[in-house]
Amino acid sequence: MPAGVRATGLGAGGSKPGARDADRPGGSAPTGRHPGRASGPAPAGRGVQPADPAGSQPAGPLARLVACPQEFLRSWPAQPLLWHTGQTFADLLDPGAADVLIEERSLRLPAFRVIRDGSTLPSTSYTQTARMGQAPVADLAHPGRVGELVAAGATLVLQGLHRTWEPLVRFCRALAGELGHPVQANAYLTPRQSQGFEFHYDTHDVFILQVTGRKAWVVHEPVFPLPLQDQPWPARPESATQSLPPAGEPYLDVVLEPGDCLWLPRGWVHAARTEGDLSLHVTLGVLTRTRHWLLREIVDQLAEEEDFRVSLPPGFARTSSGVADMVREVAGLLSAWAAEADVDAMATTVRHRHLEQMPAPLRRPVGSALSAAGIVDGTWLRVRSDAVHDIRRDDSGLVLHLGDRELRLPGWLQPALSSILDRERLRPADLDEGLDAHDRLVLTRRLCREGLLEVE
Ligand SMILES: O=C(O)CCC(=O)C(=O)O
Repeated sequence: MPAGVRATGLGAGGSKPGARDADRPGGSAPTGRHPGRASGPAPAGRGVQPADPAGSQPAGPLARLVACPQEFLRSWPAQPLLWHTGQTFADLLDPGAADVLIEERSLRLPAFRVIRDGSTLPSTSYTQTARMGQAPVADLAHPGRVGELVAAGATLVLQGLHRTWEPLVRFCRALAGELGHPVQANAYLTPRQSQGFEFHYDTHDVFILQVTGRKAWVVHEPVFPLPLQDQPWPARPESATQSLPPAGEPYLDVVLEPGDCLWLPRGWVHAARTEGDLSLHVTLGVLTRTRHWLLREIVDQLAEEEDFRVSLPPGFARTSSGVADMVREVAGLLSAWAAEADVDAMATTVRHRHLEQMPAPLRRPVGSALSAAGIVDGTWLRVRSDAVHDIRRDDSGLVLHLGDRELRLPGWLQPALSSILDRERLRPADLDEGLDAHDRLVLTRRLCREGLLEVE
């Protein structure tokens, strides 16, 4: 258990804003609570995170967010959960980083937006035109106007930080590797006594990391459970009949403070408001693959089967019963195919398609090309074993999955490759698995250019 990580479960009528101070590290925790045990005033069975039964934790990024990564990794928690981690998330992003992004990194739409009272303000009110080389660029952040809008009560949203802010680039990649699903990051900077969005739900699961200030969150049970990406709130037919905020007691009504991490599964309706000072939180969105995603992958593969490429007859949609006949026919073909399908071959294809869509290791293309050329037998190299998502053999030799690309190597390099990936650091001279001096340098320079090795 990492020092200071605590789990608390909160349910309907549970903690009200400001009511949780006794749970905090340094607060007067009620007798019987201790790090790693579920705590907080949750009614039995609701939102309570059980203690880690094994008593040990993997050391990945998840251990910074939740009390019990092993339990979390067993299955996605279906209810909101809150952890007082007792640490800061400011190393991932702080208000100064927001200034750097807006003022020094020439942030462009859609990497940021400004919202107030539930709506995105017209971008012309906070962008400017400037030249980059000869080209005019019309959607650059205007630092002064962004600052004025935030001072006047608007929320600055920084989007796609898993691509633009290095600490979050690294953290999200590592978290995606641990969860096995892609992860994205946004941040919300809200001044005092203000609210950004109205009540809404997200179509992906999120971890909310409170960095600075305090923000009050009200969370209601889903009105449409487990929405998919193309089923956002306003598009649902339920929005005509459901009111927002939903009627009834909230499931959670709580103030997040620096170091708090809230897990909100997709579909849970929420809104957040600052009370005192400016608040900054980072939202890590987990783009979970679903059964529907798997079904789509399977259907994509059915394009290889001639039976499923057959044209529907002329006029097939003239009547509903005509379409129903087609539906029955295709459903019949599908179950016949499923009974015979080579599930293992399909699983291999689906797995590799998924791995291709996972984030690639940072390759540092310019730096690694330069440093690779300088590698000699005595150069110390660090091994980035997290860069390899998968290794397999096929007829042509070894295939390494590196996120968005594959690296093909001759099969006879397998012993040398295994020896490299088993270590944390090495010098080419340490490789004696049947490689001569020339081969050692060719291999290590190539692995450096691909991001598997880096020069210390
Ligand atoms: O801070 C807000 O206004 C809402 C933020 C939000 O919905 C989120 O982080 O998912």
